[in-house]
Amino acid sequence: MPLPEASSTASAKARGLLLGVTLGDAMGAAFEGHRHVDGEQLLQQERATTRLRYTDDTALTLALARHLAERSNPAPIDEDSLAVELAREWQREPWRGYGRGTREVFERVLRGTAWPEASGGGFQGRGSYGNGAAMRVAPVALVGTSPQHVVELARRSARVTHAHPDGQLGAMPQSCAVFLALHSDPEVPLERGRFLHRLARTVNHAEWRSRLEEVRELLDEASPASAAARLGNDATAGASVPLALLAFLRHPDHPAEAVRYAIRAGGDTDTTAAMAAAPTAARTGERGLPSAWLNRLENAATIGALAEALAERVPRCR
Ligand code: R7I
Ligand code: MG
Ligand code: MG
Repeated sequence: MPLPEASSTASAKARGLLLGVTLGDAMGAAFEGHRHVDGEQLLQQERATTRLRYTDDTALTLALARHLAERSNPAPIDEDSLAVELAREWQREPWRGYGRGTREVFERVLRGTAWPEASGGGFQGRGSYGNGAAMRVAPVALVGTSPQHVVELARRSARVTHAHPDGQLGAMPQSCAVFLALHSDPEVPLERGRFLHRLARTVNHAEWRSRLEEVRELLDEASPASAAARLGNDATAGASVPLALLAFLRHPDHPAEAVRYAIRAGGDTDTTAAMAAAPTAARTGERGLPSAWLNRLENAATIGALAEALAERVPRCR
């Protein structure tokens, strides 16, 4: 399958991916934890001129992106370093709204505990199945060379904070969706059934296959509220990654609409909107993102520069 041919395409797509995550997170942050978000509330947020501030979702995505940018293939993740880098990011700006379990992992890592023990220490020793690993995983799609490679990188990036298998599994379809979208041609309509089939085949896990099957059943009809009722919308991986995927597949060529769909579904809105935006904006590239939102976004220039550094690593074929 042909991949982005010109480096300018890779650059636009990488910028779309990272800025898309950030915009989804920042737009959704105002509504995190709301049961329902009506169209009027969302419109008010879109029309505001205040600075758009992102949360932990973006802070950790950027930390992972920096980690990847500093390393070369074929082993772009060093878990010992990554655990410390993520923890230091939390320490630098602890006010960005981190999950409790992840905060506790970071405290342990900064006290010198090795990441396997630090990550496995929470939630009665089973580790977290929160969506914190899935929400930050998108940049691995920029350096992965195949769906299988990407999900392996996802798993490795996830386990430094999320020891529970479901916390890691959530990052796998999310990363694979971003990879497939990144390497899709936005001029050719996305074959959504085939897309879901490839995700299911790559992740290859019974429970996640059935979650993806539920997404398929909702592709044509579901309102955001009914999708949330069916798929969940909380801060666990299993009850947020499927909703974000649905938001993307409902609007694969329109990042702002995917973000709106995720936010209208309520619940963990910064995270589902960030995860919905990642594949959508990786497909459309930066031009798919509303300039009115981008103009309000904090640190947009730095994020764009980081995306360009990673764009050079996007493989041309797989
Ligand atoms: O996964 P994590 O970093 O959370 C990310 C969320 C996003 O919404 C961010 O925007 C930020 O607000 O936090 O942090 P964790 O605390 O590990 O997991 C998130 C939540 O998942 C927890 O607060 C729990 O509600 C739930 N959870 C669990 N509940 C019961 N048993 C995760 N693991 C368990 C568990 O084992
Ligand atoms: Mg957050
Ligand atoms: Mg959240």
